[in-house]
Amino acid sequence: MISGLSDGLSDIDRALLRDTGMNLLTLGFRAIGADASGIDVSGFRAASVPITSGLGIIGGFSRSVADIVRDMGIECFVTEHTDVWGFGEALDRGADIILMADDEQYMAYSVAAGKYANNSFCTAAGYVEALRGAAGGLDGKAVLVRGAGRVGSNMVSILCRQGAKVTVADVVREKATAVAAANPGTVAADDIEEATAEARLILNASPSPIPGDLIMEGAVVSTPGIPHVYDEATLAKAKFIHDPLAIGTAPMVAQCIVYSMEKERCK
Ligand code: 2YJ
Repeated sequence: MISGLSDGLSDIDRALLRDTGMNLLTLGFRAIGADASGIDVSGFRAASVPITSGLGIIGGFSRSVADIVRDMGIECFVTEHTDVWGFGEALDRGADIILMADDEQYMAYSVAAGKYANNSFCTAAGYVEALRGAAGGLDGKAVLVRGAGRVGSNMVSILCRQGAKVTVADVVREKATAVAAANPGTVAADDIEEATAEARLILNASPSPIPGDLIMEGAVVSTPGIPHVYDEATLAKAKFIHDPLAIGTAPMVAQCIVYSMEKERCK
């Protein structure tokens, strides 16, 4: 899924600029409510640590993470050692930000602040920001969130803060109802297919792709997660914003930089 990233990062920036008007650096900072333009990110150094626990190393994962960070203009190395030893190596080699993932958590750790940014929130924030860019703002606009899990529920609360009119849908309706109840003004869809067919702005946080025939002409679909393969006709009628790792990683890095700068200011 991610092995192609090493060669394609400028492609990601090109696609993001075309679809959202932002490159990865700008999108990462905007996703967390910050502005990259006044920040010199080149002074930061990051490390990507391979983690063997659980299902183990995913070939190319830590390398792809490092490529994404470099694409943002930040130096990043992959540690030679893994796990705890790798974390120590990252500190020894002067990393300000340390990225690592096991099967449950993907985080970026700010060494200066002793705080971390987590991927579930940052994936939600990144894809909402990408949708906002593509739609020219979200205030007052109807947005459908498919999936009421960790990423979907974060998307709903971020959208609510931005003034969007949110509908949330999940194959397990109780999950959608619970997320809607926690976010006043949000509606839980009765029928996920009907809600999809009526939506022009869609965030797909569910693990399954959206059936192409449900997507309306002119829709914008911002969709993290698994590779979503659509036929030519579907791709021609809607705009799809998707990449396997970068849009979720950029806000994590941006958040760590902001954490580190806040810590510096407090000294
Ligand atoms: O270092 C490695 O190569 C592996 N330990 C990477 C594991 C990557 N982990 C995942 O992809 C998990 N599904 C992350 C869950 C993040 C939740 N948003």
